[in-house]
Amino acid sequence: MARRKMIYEGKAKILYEGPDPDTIIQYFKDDATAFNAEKKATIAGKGVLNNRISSHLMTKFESIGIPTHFIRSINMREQLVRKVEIIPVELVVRNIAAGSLCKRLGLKEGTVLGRPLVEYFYKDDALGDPMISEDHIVNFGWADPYELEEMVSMAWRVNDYMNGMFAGLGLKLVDFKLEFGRIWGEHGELYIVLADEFSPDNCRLWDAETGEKLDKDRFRFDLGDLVEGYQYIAEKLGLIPPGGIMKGGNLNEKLAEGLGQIENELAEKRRLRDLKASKPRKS
Ligand code: ADP
Ligand code: AIR
Ligand code: ASP
Repeated sequence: MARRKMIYEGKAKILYEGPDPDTIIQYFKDDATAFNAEKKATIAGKGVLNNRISSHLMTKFESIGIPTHFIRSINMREQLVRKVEIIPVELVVRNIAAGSLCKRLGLKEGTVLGRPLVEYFYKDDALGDPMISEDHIVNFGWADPYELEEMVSMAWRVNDYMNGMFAGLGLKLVDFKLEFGRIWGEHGELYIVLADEFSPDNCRLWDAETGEKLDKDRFRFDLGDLVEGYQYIAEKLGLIPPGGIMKGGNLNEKLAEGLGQIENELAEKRRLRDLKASKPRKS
């Protein structure tokens, strides 16, 4: 472990080389940033919770046939994923108006949208992730129309599934951001998979009854303890024991250590593990 090579350090995660060239290890940091890293903090427990939530949700997506980069959980802060070529487009799906949509169009926060809204942002920190259109994406070659169609249809499926799942847990899925990547199979065939993470760092979740915000907006707008919100979500998902994994502001390491095992058992059975060995589809 000590000799492994770091590939990239981002705002919330570090990427290390994986055990083989097609894989990387995602290490979830406790660092939180907002407003293009203008606001920063380190919040004990955040990395563990996001790693746990994201590996669980990625496994769920796989189970309904949405291909993801996730292979397996390694430990409380790390997961093994397929190395992908990231498509530099952040796809946001919104069910309820909040955040930058309200700012941009003067909408009242909480307005339920007539239908889910898909927006695109160019993934470039130096430019502040500007909003773009499908035409920009195709014109500048960030993704071709077929890739774009696949990304959007996966995003709709994720939204349908997650909306239902969270509604059943008494939570409203307000919006979320997805990133996608390319993988090539052994015959040169291209697969688009869901990459990065799905966690309260990149979605908005409100308590259905009280309206309490449980996601990263707690940090962005000083609405309350961030880890408390993330733990509430993880508890609802059945991922951590009641009472949580913190002890007096610190992580209860012993409790947190054993959290990832169930996901691994599910991942073992996954179709995508054999993606590279799969035969080309007959038409
Ligand atoms: P940022 O780069 O915005 O600061 P993070 O700290 O979350 O964000 O860093 C993780 C980086 O890893 C992101 O840039 C993301 O696009 C990239 N990434 C996510 N999944 C994969 C993957 N499977 N293969 C390669 N890169 C990935
Ligand atoms: N998001 C976008 N860029 C980074 C992140 N994390 C996520 C937000 C929110 C959704 O995308 O966390 O869930 C829409 O963000 P905004 O700021 O455009 O309203
Ligand atoms: N993570 C991004 C940042 O650091 C955007 C956000 O979540 O607000 O600014």
